[in-house]
Amino acid sequence: MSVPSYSITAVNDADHRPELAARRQDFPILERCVRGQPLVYLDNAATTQKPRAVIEAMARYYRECNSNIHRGVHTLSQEATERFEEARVKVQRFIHAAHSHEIIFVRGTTEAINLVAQSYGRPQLKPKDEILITAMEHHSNIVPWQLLCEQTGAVLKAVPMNDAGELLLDEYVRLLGSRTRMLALTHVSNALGTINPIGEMIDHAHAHGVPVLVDGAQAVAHMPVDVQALDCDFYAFSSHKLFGPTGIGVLYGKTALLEAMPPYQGGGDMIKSVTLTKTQFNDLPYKFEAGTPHIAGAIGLGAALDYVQEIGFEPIGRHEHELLRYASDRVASLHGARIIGTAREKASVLSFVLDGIHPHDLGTVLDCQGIAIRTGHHCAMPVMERFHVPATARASFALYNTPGEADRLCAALRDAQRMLG
Ligand code: C6P
Repeated sequence: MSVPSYSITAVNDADHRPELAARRQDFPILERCVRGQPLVYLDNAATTQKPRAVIEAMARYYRECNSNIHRGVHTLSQEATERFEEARVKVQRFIHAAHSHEIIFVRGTTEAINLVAQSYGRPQLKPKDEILITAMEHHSNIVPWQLLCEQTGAVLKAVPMNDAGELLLDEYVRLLGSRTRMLALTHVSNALGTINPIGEMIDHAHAHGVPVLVDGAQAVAHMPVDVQALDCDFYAFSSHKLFGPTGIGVLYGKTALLEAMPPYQGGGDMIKSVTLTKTQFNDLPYKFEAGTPHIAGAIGLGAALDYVQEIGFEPIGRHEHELLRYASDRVASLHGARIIGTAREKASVLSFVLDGIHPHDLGTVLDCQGIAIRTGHHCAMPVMERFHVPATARASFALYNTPGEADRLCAALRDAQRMLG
């Protein structure tokens, strides 16, 4: 059995960080019951809950200045445009981008990666060129590259990992060769929790002239990100995993790369002028934002960033780390438990299997007790294959979770073992 080498620490809800304990009340949904029990929400890697500040910021936009942006000379349109563009600047500061025009609003991580594959990759790649990903990618960072390979004749390669779910860096160095045209890798694995050493990997790729896209979907809610310090070429994330709304996300790209890329989609707002024979495209970032965007979504994302920054990543990181350690120890002590993903550097994802019980059955038993976890392949089927499991149960923690909730998870898992084991 592969378990992390953590020692059980005495933690209970009274020890729950005071700066975070009060924060729980900011999330109205956490007051509800599910199946007669207080909700225990442990599916944060799928999507996080939304604080009042986010819900209110979006409602305020609809109440006070709902209108289309970048188009009208009227007051409502100007106010909406101001709030939308303010959100862009908040994102810029949040990830420490050099310019706000390097922040492209998209629907989410998936769209951001598809944009880069099609707009950056497709015009450049030739048959036998190589794209390097890793064996722990979400399908969103596999399938767009496979499509690109089909379109261009390029070849997709993947850096393998060890039994703990850590990338084999020697293999990475070996695989990144003279034909590699792009490295696309996740900052944090959604199925394993592994935090990858992306700084080091980016430096190595750049030493070989290879640009790097980082999938930051599972990182941005848990740790500070500085795209200039990392020197990544592209960084993608979704708002909804960061306490913001669904349907909005961000692609960061370095100016020079974005300038050289053709638009991803054509339509309104991404043009300077159009005749029936020719179109002149708009400047960055609008060149990549065809059509009416999710205005309320961007404003909600801005509010989510304010919310997280007000708390700070130091207490968030410390709390989540302790909670992960506590819950991992408790789950590992269950009979027949196997934790999938035991990397030394982990974010708050606890994936596991229990002998003789399908994760979907576990999920159903837990739901009967008001506990929400995710079960399945987590859109990372190659990870399941690597660890020889069809699926895992996954508890993922956020700043508002408590050790008491981890206790309820473990008690419910023991009940499931009695019922189904
Ligand atoms: N992972 C999970 O439960 P979108 O759907 O575009 O917002 O995010 C896609 C995505 C990309 N990369 C990583 C590492 C992710 O974890 C996800 C979304 C969710 O793990 C839903 S499958």
